[in-house]
Amino acid sequence: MSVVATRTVEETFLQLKALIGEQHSDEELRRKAELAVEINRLKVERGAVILGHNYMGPALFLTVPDYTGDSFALCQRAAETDKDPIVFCGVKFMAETAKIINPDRTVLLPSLEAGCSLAASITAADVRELRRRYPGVPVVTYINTYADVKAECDVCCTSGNAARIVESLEADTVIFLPDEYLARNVARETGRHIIVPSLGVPPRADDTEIERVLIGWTGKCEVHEKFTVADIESVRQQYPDVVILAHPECSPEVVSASDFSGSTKAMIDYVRQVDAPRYLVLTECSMGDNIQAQNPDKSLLRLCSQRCPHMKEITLADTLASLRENRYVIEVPEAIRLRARRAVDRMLALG
Ligand code: CIZ
Ligand code: SF4
Repeated sequence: MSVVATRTVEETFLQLKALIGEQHSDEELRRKAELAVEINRLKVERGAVILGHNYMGPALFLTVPDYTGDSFALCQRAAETDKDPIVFCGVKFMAETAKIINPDRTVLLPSLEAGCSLAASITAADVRELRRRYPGVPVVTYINTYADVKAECDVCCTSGNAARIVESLEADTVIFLPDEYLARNVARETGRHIIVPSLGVPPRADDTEIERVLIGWTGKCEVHEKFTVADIESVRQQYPDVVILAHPECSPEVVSASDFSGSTKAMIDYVRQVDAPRYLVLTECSMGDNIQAQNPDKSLLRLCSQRCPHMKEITLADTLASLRENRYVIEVPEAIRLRARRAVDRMLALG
């Protein structure tokens, strides 16, 4: 049994007070500690594993997950254990990916409201239409898509391996879905020309004649698209020694104006490994709180106010209800799961 799972309410309260006490009242932290202790008790009783995405609020992130990380690393961690059910504290496409990889186990998502603007930006029919338009062109999908979309694609990628996966296909033209900004950032990193077609408008005849093209889509992360170069300039004016880290779901202009760009894992590792007077992470703002709690000797600027409305749906109270009532069970039809699995497995083989 893990140390975390055996903590009392008082111990959990004191842990939270020490790590995030400045932002929360004692009363609130005590209530959260009570929920966390009950979740950990029930988790052990049910033989469950809890996965906590890097974007979870700090009170949940610091107390109940057996594993924390990005969506794909969490799915792999779940596959390494025989725990059942798998409770995914993240959003729906992540829980679906866990189900794709762990078909024989129950995967629970604490709230069905936990969607994602990127996953909602594209349908399986859209991918089929793109394939008709660009026959023979390989299709890469970012992991932030639903299973039926993954099933129509050749290979998956994460923000950590996107450029590598695109290049490993050794194709002149590659379709990259659905995040336009990630596609633009990958195109720049791999020296490709970018086209973002509009399905209502016929393609230009020379689209696929240009050498080394990435064909994107218009999806955006509703959190990362809000960061601007003006935000960065104003922070640098106030704190000239700040190191700014931006997720590649931010616009290429924001990424260029930053000092480092990488996946959630890459940003967490950067803060841990590189000494700087202070850092600002341009991503879902809970992650800044989580990094600060785990690196008390580092100084993170708390200027971020962009919380993902979908991630915010996953609360300690919902996680407890999820374990108590076995909800919400995530299912993926087998025919779709098998095809989506192929895209995930291909990522592993190429990555
Ligand atoms: O795959 C993930 O967890 C997401 C969406 C972001 C990241 O960079 O880790
Ligand atoms: Fe989707 Fe953006 Fe929320 Fe991540 S932060 S779940 S990409 S909307």
